[in-house]
Amino acid sequence: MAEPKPIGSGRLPVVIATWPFGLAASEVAWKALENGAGPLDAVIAGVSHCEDDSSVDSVGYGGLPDASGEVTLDASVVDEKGRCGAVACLRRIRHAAQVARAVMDRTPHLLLVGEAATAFAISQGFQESNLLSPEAAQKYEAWRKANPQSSRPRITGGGDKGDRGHDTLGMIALDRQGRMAGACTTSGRAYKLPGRVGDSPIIGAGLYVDGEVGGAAATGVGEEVIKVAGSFAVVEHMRSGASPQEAIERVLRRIEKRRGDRDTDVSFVALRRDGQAAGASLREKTNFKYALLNADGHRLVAGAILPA
Ligand code: SD4
Repeated sequence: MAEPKPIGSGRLPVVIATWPFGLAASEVAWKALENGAGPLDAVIAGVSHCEDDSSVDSVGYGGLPDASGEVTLDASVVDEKGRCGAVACLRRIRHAAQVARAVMDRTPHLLLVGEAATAFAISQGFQESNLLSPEAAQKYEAWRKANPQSSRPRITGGGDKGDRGHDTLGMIALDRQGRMAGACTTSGRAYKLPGRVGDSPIIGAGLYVDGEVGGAAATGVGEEVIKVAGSFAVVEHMRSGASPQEAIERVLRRIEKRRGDRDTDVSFVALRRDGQAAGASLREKTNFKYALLNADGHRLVAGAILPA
């Protein structure tokens, strides 16, 4: 196989992340890169910052709970060598991406789930804490009052968080040496059925990084992302020569075709090894924005909408 082409180092590093809250998280990752951290350390520092932020109600502490009122977290990481780790339905441990990394670094496995994932985290020195913030508890009580019988949250469409979408934090960093890593972390769909796992901890669905090609991360209705192996598919399209934008559009088109409508809340970010980046959504109502930090500046970009 031919050596990958060298990258113009003047254009690096690059950090890309989903949603407006991804901007502050990406700044943390950027600073870590500037201080000499590798790309995995950088993205984990970035997403950990967001997991600590109780004002973000879809990630870490402050995330909205499941239908029983318990917060459970899904997360995954991929490092510059393509090594992977993940946790699903993690309880009472705030830094889910760090636990995903511990699974990768300290076990022969890739994915740990539920109480056993929590027990593993504790054995590795992570502290247990309550993940339900007062604000999230209040929102849950309001939801429960309005849905006294509900044990079956809607799975597709606008979802139960209105038009704001499903706000998973997916982040990919490309450092000055052209090394790439990614992390993805979420409390999953608000008021999901207990035990529900989304796309975020599934490598190839919520996150995929191949350092020779690029990386992608998803946000939105995880069930639809899993069905098309969304992030893997985006990266494979880039491998075949598609731009990040084209690659995302092909996968969104596939979701549109499967569902038979454009009303599914799914968005992706993608970053190619040469530093080219994109973000796009299936539907306008999602109002998807992503953070892009590169030599041109640090900003929020409105995601493209799949053309009709
Ligand atoms: C998931 N894509 O678990 C994630 C995030 C989400 O409400 O839907 N949050 O499906």
